Amino acid sequence: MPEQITLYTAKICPWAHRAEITLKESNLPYKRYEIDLKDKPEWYAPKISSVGKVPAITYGGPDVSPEDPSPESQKLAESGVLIQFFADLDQSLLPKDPFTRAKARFFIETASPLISGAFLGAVTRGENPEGVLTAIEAIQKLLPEEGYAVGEWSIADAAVTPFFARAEVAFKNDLGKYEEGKGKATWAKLETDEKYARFRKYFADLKSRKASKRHFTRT
Ligand SMILES: N[C@@H](CCC(=O)N[C@@H](CS)C(=O)NCC(=O)O)C(=O)O
Repeated sequence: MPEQITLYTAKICPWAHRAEITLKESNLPYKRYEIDLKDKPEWYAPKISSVGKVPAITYGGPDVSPEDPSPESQKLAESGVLIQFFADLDQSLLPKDPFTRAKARFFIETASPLISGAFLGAVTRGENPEGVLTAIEAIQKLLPEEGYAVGEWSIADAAVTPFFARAEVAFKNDLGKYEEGKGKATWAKLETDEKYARFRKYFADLKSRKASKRHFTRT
């Protein structure tokens, strides 16, 4: 019987989305608990995550209500740490070959800050959305000719999917602090320019995963 996992998450959060995608792709049973980031429960920081952020998990201990976490369970936070931990628990989330596993970790370390920085920079700080195109050009160079980040789907893909998915929704609707019109123009370039053909295929592959679909269609 595997240890219980309770994921504390928030639908709006791209970091939490990394953990959710990974768990949905896994064979690990888990409970999901939505944290309202605008009105966090008082027990959340003292009992689950001292910094008060999502995602976080409880692992092991008795099967209790997520609102009444047991002192006997272990507590863990940080999306990058969590997805690696899930991959340690469920070997299907990373390739078996040690070098390919290292490449997946390399992809997480290098591609994630590129896309998260460019996307969040545009939406929250008003930087030029074209920064996302620059990030995508660099990420394309890390991708194999076909398939996912290291061929088969892995946690490397879970690490970046939330940012691409949010960039699409935000830019197509011109949402964010950047100059009006620039989001739509950037996404149009991404959808049409031959330069981004490899990314378009990669993004279509990511979106075809059941785990990505379920997140965006659930109410
Ligand atoms: N480095 C963290 C970032 C997590 C994070 O920033 N989460 C935000 C939501 S997207 C949060 O919980 N913020 C606390 C708050 O809004 O009160 C990770 O990768 O897990």
